[in-house]
Amino acid sequence: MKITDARVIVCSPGRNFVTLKIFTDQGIYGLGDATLNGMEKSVATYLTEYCIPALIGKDPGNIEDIWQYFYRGVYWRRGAVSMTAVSAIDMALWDIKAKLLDTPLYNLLGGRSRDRILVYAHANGANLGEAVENTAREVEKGFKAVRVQCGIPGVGNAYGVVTDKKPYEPAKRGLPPEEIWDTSLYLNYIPKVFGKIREVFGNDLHLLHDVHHRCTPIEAARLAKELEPFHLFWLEDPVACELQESLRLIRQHSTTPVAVGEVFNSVFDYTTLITEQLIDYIRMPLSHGGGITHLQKVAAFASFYHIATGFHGATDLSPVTLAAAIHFNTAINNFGIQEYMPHSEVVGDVFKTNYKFENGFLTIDDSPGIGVDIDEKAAARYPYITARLPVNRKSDGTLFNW
Ligand code: GCO
Ligand code: MG
Repeated sequence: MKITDARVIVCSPGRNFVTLKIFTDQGIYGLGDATLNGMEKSVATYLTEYCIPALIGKDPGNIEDIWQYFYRGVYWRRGAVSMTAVSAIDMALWDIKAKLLDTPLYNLLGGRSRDRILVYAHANGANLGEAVENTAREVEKGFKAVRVQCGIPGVGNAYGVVTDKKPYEPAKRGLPPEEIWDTSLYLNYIPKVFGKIREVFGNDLHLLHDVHHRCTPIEAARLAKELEPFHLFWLEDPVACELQESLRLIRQHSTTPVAVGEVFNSVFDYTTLITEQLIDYIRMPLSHGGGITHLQKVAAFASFYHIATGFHGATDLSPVTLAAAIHFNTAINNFGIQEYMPHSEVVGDVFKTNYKFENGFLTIDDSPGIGVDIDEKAAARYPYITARLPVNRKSDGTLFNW
């Protein structure tokens, strides 16, 4: 079997997506998600100019060797752009192999370990009243786990909160908007938010919260400790953790579970975090963390340290990644939870999907491969639109983590 051609499809049904389609001499093609929010064209160019020419003629069945070719074989290893490209290639190759064998992807990853995938929804509110209302809305839809984000009095832009009543969507058209942030006001207010949410919804609803890298280690330790009575499912990205050792401080002070790594792209971002058991969930998604081939190794490594998966699943990951993640989560033993931020309806014009949400869980059907298809004619009706993630500043103007 040979790879005969490949192309990159960039489209914007409501938001930008980059999709790699790899063709073979057996008439089978595979799809991989190459979307990197706000940097879409860098990945598209890397794939088109550098990777695709080297893919043509290779046997798509040799997934491990091709993975190594684009990781080890490329002198400039790692980094978000190149690892997103490697991930897309890898996903498409697994899709091809499973289609060739006429079996759903999860069968190649070990078969079923479970029937359904626990997911968490997003609820946000400009103020506490709205956060309670919107949490109730997700609970009514059947979600058993909800991530709650809330506006903070006196803070211009709390992360994950919308003011226009539209669903929260990371990335805005044009150049990066600038947001204003104040950690001390946030730290004083957020325990009140979770106190109220617990009081209204009781103890059984799983609650999650994303700090989005905005605390220093000691601030994060205080936050994790003060949120402890509300038994969060997890506290996400409490610090920007290029410095993995910084997570030690949080562990010394709190039993609040920690989830980290949506911006990671390699196992080497995780080694201290995993071996010292400084976290509880790995967030690195299939589309940025080296695809199925690399995540299988990371998840297996994490499993020995009682760490589970909790993959990133915001709308800037395409339906191809979500479906691949459901297969992956179906197969592994140390699955924890999957983020599920449903795509807007218009995404369905371009991507034909094979998963279903029911009563708090996602399931996937048994169509061969990953099971998602792309309608290229429809994709052409939604051309790329420049959109970028915000830049964040403290209230005195200092540039800060977004
Ligand atoms: C999450 C994330 C996202 C990111 C976004 C960036 O936990 O879902 O933090 O909302 O900000 O994916 O592109
Ligand atoms: Mg996050």
